[in-house]
Amino acid sequence: MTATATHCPYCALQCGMTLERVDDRIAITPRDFPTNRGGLCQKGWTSADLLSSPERLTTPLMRQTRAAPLLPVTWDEALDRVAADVRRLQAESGPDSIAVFGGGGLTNEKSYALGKFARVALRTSKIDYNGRFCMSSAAAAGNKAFGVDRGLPFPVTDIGTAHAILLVGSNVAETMPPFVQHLADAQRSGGALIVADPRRTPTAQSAAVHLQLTPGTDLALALGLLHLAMTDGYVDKEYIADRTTGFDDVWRRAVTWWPERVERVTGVPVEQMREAVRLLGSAERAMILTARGAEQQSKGTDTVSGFINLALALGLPGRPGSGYGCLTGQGNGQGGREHGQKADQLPGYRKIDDPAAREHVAGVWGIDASELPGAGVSAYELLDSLGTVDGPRALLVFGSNVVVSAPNARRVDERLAALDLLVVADLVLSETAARADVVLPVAQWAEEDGTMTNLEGRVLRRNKAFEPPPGVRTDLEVLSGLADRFGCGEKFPADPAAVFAELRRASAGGIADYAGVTWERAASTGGVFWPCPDESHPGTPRLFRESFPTPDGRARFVEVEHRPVAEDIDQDYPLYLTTGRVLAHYQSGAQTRRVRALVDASPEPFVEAHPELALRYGLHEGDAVRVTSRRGTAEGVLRVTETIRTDTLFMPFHWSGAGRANSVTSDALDPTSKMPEFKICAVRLEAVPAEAVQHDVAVS
Ligand SMILES: Nc1nc2c(c(=O)[nH]1)N[C@H]1C(S)=C(S)[C@@H](COP(=O)(O)OP(=O)(O)OC[C@H]3O[C@@H](n4cnc5c(=O)[nH]c(N)nc54)[C@H](O)[C@@H]3O)O[C@H]1N2
Ligand SMILES: Nc1nc2c(c(=O)[nH]1)N[C@H]1C(S)=C(S)[C@@H](COP(=O)(O)OP(=O)(O)OC[C@H]3O[C@@H](n4cnc5c(=O)[nH]c(N)nc54)[C@H](O)[C@@H]3O)O[C@H]1N2
Ligand code: SF4
Ligand SMILES: [Mo]
Repeated sequence: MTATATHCPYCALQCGMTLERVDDRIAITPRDFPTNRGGLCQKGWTSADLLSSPERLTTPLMRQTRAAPLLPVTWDEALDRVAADVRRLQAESGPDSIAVFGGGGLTNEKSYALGKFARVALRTSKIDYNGRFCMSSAAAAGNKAFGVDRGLPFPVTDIGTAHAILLVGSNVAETMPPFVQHLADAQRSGGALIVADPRRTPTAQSAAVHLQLTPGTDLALALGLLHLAMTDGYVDKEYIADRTTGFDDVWRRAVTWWPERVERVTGVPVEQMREAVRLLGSAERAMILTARGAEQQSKGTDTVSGFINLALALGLPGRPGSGYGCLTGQGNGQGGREHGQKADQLPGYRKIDDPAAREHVAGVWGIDASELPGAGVSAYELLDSLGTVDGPRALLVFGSNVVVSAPNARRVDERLAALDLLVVADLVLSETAARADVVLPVAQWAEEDGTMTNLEGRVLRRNKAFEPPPGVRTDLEVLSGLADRFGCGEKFPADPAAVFAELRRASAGGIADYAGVTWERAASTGGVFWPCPDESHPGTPRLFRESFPTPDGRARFVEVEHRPVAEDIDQDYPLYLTTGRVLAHYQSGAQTRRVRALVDASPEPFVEAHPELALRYGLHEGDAVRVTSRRGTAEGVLRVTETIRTDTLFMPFHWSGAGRANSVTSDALDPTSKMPEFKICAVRLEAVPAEAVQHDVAVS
């Protein structure tokens, strides 16, 4: 058998690799692709393990009542049951009684088909996806400032040419290890890295300046850095005059954020801020990049606006080797937010309440625009409303494990239990699938064709290398089979090539225009950057060179003001808890907790605390501890480390059961993006007797 060139199934870096069956195993070889240049992280190296894992689902499962066990059934039995229940619930409670939840790991073809399925086959407005938990704040801020949301408006390789880089709330050394090569390129040629993070992460350790701020104070930091940029003479007045609007209003706010005030709020010494501004302001090429640390806040949108304001004041966006960018997280986090699985969107990054957009998309879908539902509600609001008086009575989940990854997870447990019908399409029996009434086993990344759009806005080709095991169907086949039962099967082809051809037409003329992208081009050129309006168009690796896609062609400064976190510390809950990731596990862990090498590398949930804090609480490395908030508790093993602030605990969110960090996190939402405040809540810490700790290590 020949080797197949494809990409890693996990994160948005979409590292290149080849797959080949050698005897009875699958060999992975890293491939030289611009994002990874032959590198892979441990998750990428072991990503094929799950293809042949005994933990894969290979038959549909169904339960007759909530108390009954999940038992194997045929595909017809499973799909007939879903269709019959959906019809009954919609007859009783209307089209919006059915909700759909998608994921940023789905290919463009699947995201598109899922959004269309909700609106055309189910006629429901109730669809949203896990990208809401991921980069929606950066997306909202990008749209406000630039009129477009493309995570990086330049290729990742430009980062290596920058002379100064500010990374806000990103731990790429663990979340995208091969990306560090680009930072190292910049550092080798004298470029300075500045990292803002409450923890001295492996990423922060290699930085020239580490701004170890109090969680949730990034917006004050951004205002303070802008203040210093102005007073220390680094603001690019010509750029502001030629290419932007709104600076004066923004400056009126920033002028009150003098350095000592910012130090008091953020805990970052004035001298460090001044040094950061000097490095950024004096560099000919400079970049400001944000990730989840800054974005997963109840003011995440304003926080990102604060950093975009700083980038604009320094004259960075659109200049070579310079600019603002968001490091998108999931494999298809970018494409997943462009083609219609978001509550307020239609394909091509169109708005569902825009009459012209509705006309265009309805035309492609062969329906009347009046038949298209309007905007639905955001991911957490959707989960929060399940099974309530006016809420959805059924939920169909494709590509997310909300039981582990949604905030305030005990509330989500409750809402899922109140449903009449939960349907989950997954590769494995995830914690969410385990609660479903119907489980649909689907094919994996290496078993189907399609495209992904990586963190650069590069549409790349994912190639099928192997046949799925018998009994398993692709997500597109599942949607097609269900659509058949709703009498519109002809609108839902199971062939991904046909779906992509339709997606190109649906996106044509939109912001994220894929009309000129073909599978062949994407494969032979190493990916095509959108917008790409026709087949002779080269694609757009760099945005904003000449102008911004706003009505007047100028970028907009957005007036923002700092505000406290939704839940501050007090006497009862005296510590901040922040959450995030470790290298070996991916997201809810549904996949990586089933890979032996990754479980060995990172076997159990843990809580990081500073030695001074541990001393104060009489706790030691390895102790079993419990973290408690107003919403719930999570347990883990204590890791004592000087790399964290003394007022802050850190827990990864990759585990379920007693170690589920999201039992504790807050469901405070950003008012614009509806992003939950995963990064900050108030907690207390205590010891638990070691024998009482229930680890949820491998699910096997
Ligand atoms: N190994 C691994 N890699 C992944 C993933 C994974 O699950 N595992 N997931 C992928 C996905 S979907 C995503 S979204 C990305 C996420 O990639 P990152 O954003 O790099 O990951 P996180 O660990 O969530 O958060 C980054 C950092 O934010 C810091 N932080 C916490 N609170 C604050 C704060 O208030 N302000 C600031 N400035 N920083 C704060 C944390 O200490 C942490 O080091 O990773 C992708 N890559
Ligand atoms: N406390 C805390 N919580 C967080 C975060 C945090 O930093 N802190 N980060 C948030 C972020 S950024 C994200 S992106 C979310 C992610 O959280 P989730 O949405 O739960 O992400 P995954 O664990 O990747 O879940 C994907 C599920 O889909 C399955 N799957 C994979 N590929 C396919 C496919 O092609 N088709 C189908 N049908 N299923 C598939 C996998 O087996 C898995 O069960 O978590 C959020 N939750
Ligand atoms: S960095 Fe991301 S894309 Fe690359 S190998 Fe690791 S998980 Fe896969
Ligand atoms: Mo994410």
